[in-house]
Amino acid sequence: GESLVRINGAYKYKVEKSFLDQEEKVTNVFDMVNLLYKYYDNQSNKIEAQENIDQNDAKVIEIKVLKNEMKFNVTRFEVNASEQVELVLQNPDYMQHNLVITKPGKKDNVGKAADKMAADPNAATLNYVPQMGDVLFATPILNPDETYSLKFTAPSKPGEYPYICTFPGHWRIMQGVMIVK
Ligand SMILES: [Cu+2]
Repeated sequence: GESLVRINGAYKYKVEKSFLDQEEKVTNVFDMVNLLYKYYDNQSNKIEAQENIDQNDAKVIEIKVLKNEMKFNVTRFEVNASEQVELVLQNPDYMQHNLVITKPGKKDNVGKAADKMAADPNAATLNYVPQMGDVLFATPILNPDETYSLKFTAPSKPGEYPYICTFPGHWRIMQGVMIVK
Protein backbone atom coordinates (compact mmCIF):
# COMPACT_ATOMS: atom_id res chain seq x y z
CA GLY A 1 0.00 0.00 0.00
CA GLU A 2 0.85 3.69 -0.06
CA SER A 3 2.25 3.68 3.47
CA LEU A 4 4.90 1.16 2.51
CA VAL A 5 6.13 3.31 -0.35
CA ARG A 6 6.75 6.33 1.84
CA ILE A 7 8.81 4.66 4.51
CA ASN A 8 12.33 5.97 4.57
CA GLY A 9 15.21 3.78 3.54
CA ALA A 10 16.63 3.07 6.99
CA TYR A 11 13.42 1.78 8.49
CA LYS A 12 12.58 -0.27 5.44
CA TYR A 13 15.99 -1.85 5.70
CA LYS A 14 15.51 -2.59 9.39
CA VAL A 15 12.22 -4.32 8.67
CA GLU A 16 13.70 -6.38 5.88
CA LYS A 17 16.64 -7.34 8.07
CA SER A 18 14.24 -8.31 10.80
CA PHE A 19 12.45 -10.64 8.40
CA LEU A 20 15.70 -12.39 7.62
CA ASP A 21 16.86 -12.59 11.23
CA GLN A 22 13.65 -13.94 12.62
CA GLU A 23 12.52 -15.77 9.50
CA GLU A 24 9.16 -14.15 9.97
CA LYS A 25 6.70 -15.00 7.29
CA VAL A 26 4.47 -12.25 6.03
CA THR A 27 1.34 -13.87 4.75
CA ASN A 28 -0.71 -10.76 4.07
CA VAL A 29 -0.49 -7.01 3.97
CA PHE A 30 -1.73 -6.66 7.55
CA ASP A 31 1.22 -8.63 8.88
CA MET A 32 3.49 -6.26 7.00
CA VAL A 33 1.64 -3.24 8.35
CA ASN A 34 1.80 -4.53 11.92
CA LEU A 35 5.51 -5.19 11.63
CA LEU A 36 6.12 -1.75 10.19
CA TYR A 37 4.01 -0.25 12.93
CA LYS A 38 6.41 -1.62 15.54
CA TYR A 39 9.16 0.42 13.92
CA TYR A 40 7.00 3.48 13.68
CA ASP A 41 6.25 3.48 17.40
CA ASN A 42 9.08 5.78 18.37
CA GLN A 43 8.72 7.99 15.37
CA SER A 44 6.84 11.24 15.75
CA ASN A 45 7.01 14.18 13.40
CA LYS A 46 5.53 17.59 13.91
CA ILE A 47 5.18 19.65 10.78
CA GLU A 48 4.32 23.30 11.05
CA ALA A 49 1.93 25.03 8.69
CA GLN A 50 3.34 27.79 6.55
CA GLU A 51 0.83 30.53 7.42
CA ASN A 52 1.99 33.21 9.80
CA ILE A 53 -0.91 33.69 12.17
CA ASP A 54 -0.47 34.91 15.73
CA GLN A 55 -0.90 31.71 17.73
CA ASN A 56 -2.02 33.57 20.84
CA ASP A 57 -5.22 34.58 19.13
CA ALA A 58 -6.00 31.26 17.50
CA LYS A 59 -8.68 28.90 18.73
CA VAL A 60 -7.04 25.49 19.03
CA ILE A 61 -9.01 22.43 17.93
CA GLU A 62 -7.38 19.04 18.56
CA ILE A 63 -8.53 16.10 16.48
CA LYS A 64 -7.15 12.56 16.49
CA VAL A 65 -7.71 9.68 14.12
CA LEU A 66 -9.21 6.73 16.00
CA LYS A 67 -7.00 3.67 15.63
CA ASN A 68 -8.42 0.93 13.41
CA GLU A 69 -11.76 2.73 13.04
CA MET A 70 -11.20 5.06 10.10
CA LYS A 71 -12.89 7.87 12.04
CA PHE A 72 -12.01 11.18 13.67
CA ASN A 73 -12.43 11.35 17.46
CA VAL A 74 -14.11 14.76 17.04
CA THR A 75 -17.06 14.85 14.64
CA ARG A 76 -18.35 18.33 15.48
CA PHE A 77 -16.70 21.53 16.65
CA GLU A 78 -17.62 25.20 16.73
CA VAL A 79 -15.69 28.32 15.79
CA ASN A 80 -16.71 31.93 15.44
CA ALA A 81 -16.98 33.56 12.02
CA SER A 82 -13.63 35.01 10.84
CA GLU A 83 -11.86 33.61 13.91
CA GLN A 84 -8.23 32.45 13.71
CA VAL A 85 -8.18 28.65 14.06
CA GLU A 86 -5.35 26.21 14.66
CA LEU A 87 -6.55 22.69 13.92
CA VAL A 88 -4.07 20.10 15.22
CA LEU A 89 -4.55 16.72 13.56
CA GLN A 90 -2.85 13.67 15.08
CA ASN A 91 -2.63 10.35 13.27
CA PRO A 92 -1.88 7.46 15.64
CA ASP A 93 -3.42 5.01 13.14
CA TYR A 94 -1.38 2.67 10.91
CA MET A 95 -2.94 4.08 7.72
CA GLN A 96 -2.47 7.46 6.08
CA HIS A 97 -5.15 10.11 6.62
CA ASN A 98 -5.80 13.80 6.05
CA LEU A 99 -8.50 16.31 6.97
CA VAL A 100 -10.20 18.45 4.34
CA ILE A 101 -12.78 21.14 5.13
CA THR A 102 -15.32 21.77 2.37
CA LYS A 103 -17.83 24.46 1.55
CA PRO A 104 -21.32 23.88 3.01
CA GLY A 105 -23.20 21.14 1.16
CA LYS A 106 -20.13 20.11 -0.86
CA LYS A 107 -19.00 17.07 1.13
CA ASP A 108 -20.30 14.55 -1.42
CA ASN A 109 -18.80 16.46 -4.36
CA VAL A 110 -15.37 16.51 -2.78
CA GLY A 111 -15.64 12.92 -1.52
CA LYS A 112 -16.55 11.54 -4.93
CA ALA A 113 -13.72 13.49 -6.53
CA ALA A 114 -11.38 12.05 -3.89
CA ASP A 115 -12.42 8.49 -4.71
CA LYS A 116 -11.62 9.12 -8.37
CA MET A 117 -8.09 10.12 -7.36
CA ALA A 118 -7.35 6.46 -6.60
CA ALA A 119 -6.64 6.14 -10.34
CA ASP A 120 -4.63 9.38 -10.58
CA PRO A 121 -0.84 8.85 -10.65
CA ASN A 122 -0.38 12.33 -9.13
CA ALA A 123 -2.77 11.69 -6.23
CA ALA A 124 -0.09 11.17 -3.58
CA THR A 125 1.73 14.33 -4.68
CA LEU A 126 -1.55 16.20 -4.27
CA ASN A 127 -2.05 14.64 -0.81
CA TYR A 128 -5.26 13.11 -2.19
CA VAL A 129 -6.88 16.55 -2.04
CA PRO A 130 -9.11 17.16 -5.09
CA GLN A 131 -8.14 20.39 -6.83
CA MET A 132 -11.52 22.11 -6.79
CA GLY A 133 -13.15 25.24 -5.40
CA ASP A 134 -15.34 23.24 -3.02
CA VAL A 135 -12.23 22.57 -0.88
CA LEU A 136 -11.56 25.34 1.64
CA PHE A 137 -8.71 24.06 3.84
CA ALA A 138 -6.69 20.85 3.88
CA THR A 139 -3.91 19.17 5.80
CA PRO A 140 -1.39 17.08 3.89
CA ILE A 141 -1.63 13.30 4.12
CA LEU A 142 -0.28 12.25 7.51
CA ASN A 143 1.75 9.09 7.87
CA PRO A 144 1.38 6.97 11.03
CA ASP A 145 2.32 8.97 14.14
CA GLU A 146 2.50 12.29 12.36
CA THR A 147 0.87 15.47 13.64
CA TYR A 148 0.03 18.53 11.57
CA SER A 149 -1.03 21.98 12.64
CA LEU A 150 -3.41 23.57 10.13
CA LYS A 151 -3.90 27.29 10.65
CA PHE A 152 -6.65 29.17 8.90
CA THR A 153 -9.17 31.96 9.27
CA ALA A 154 -12.70 30.64 9.76
CA PRO A 155 -15.17 31.58 7.03
CA SER A 156 -17.01 34.85 7.58
CA LYS A 157 -20.32 33.20 6.69
CA PRO A 158 -22.00 31.17 9.47
CA GLY A 159 -23.01 27.65 8.54
CA GLU A 160 -22.11 23.97 8.64
CA TYR A 161 -18.81 23.21 6.96
CA PRO A 162 -18.21 19.47 6.55
CA TYR A 163 -14.76 17.92 6.93
CA ILE A 164 -13.63 14.57 5.59
CA CYS A 165 -10.55 12.45 5.04
CA THR A 166 -9.99 12.37 1.27
CA PHE A 167 -7.75 9.30 1.16
CA PRO A 168 -9.68 7.27 -1.45
CA GLY A 169 -12.54 5.34 0.14
CA HIS A 170 -12.32 6.94 3.59
CA TRP A 171 -14.66 9.92 3.33
CA ARG A 172 -17.96 8.08 3.63
CA ILE A 173 -17.30 7.23 7.27
CA MET A 174 -14.37 9.50 8.12
CA GLN A 175 -16.11 12.85 8.49
CA GLY A 176 -17.34 15.59 10.78
CA VAL A 177 -18.77 19.11 10.76
CA MET A 178 -17.25 22.48 11.64
CA ILE A 179 -19.98 24.84 12.82
CA VAL A 180 -19.26 28.50 12.08
CA LYS A 181 -21.28 30.76 14.36
CU1 LIG B 1 -8.51 8.52 6.20
